[in-house]
Amino acid sequence: MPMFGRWMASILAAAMMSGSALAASRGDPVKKFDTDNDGTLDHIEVRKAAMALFARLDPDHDGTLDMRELRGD
Ligand SMILES: [Ca+2]
Repeated sequence: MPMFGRWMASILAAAMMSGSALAASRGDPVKKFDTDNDGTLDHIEVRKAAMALFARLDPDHDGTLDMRELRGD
């Protein structure tokens, strides 16, 4: 997996484990992000999910996430 993909996957994984910021992602993350319905998440699906999540977690759109944003404050 390319470095960018690993970074995005890490962001997604961290976000999936965090609390309030990811309330909307609870449930089955494979079903939620498996856009080709093959029962798995490939790097493209993970990247799309991570980018959407990053955008949602970055309300000031400065391209960075601070602890306040990760907590969903
Ligand atoms: Ca898939």
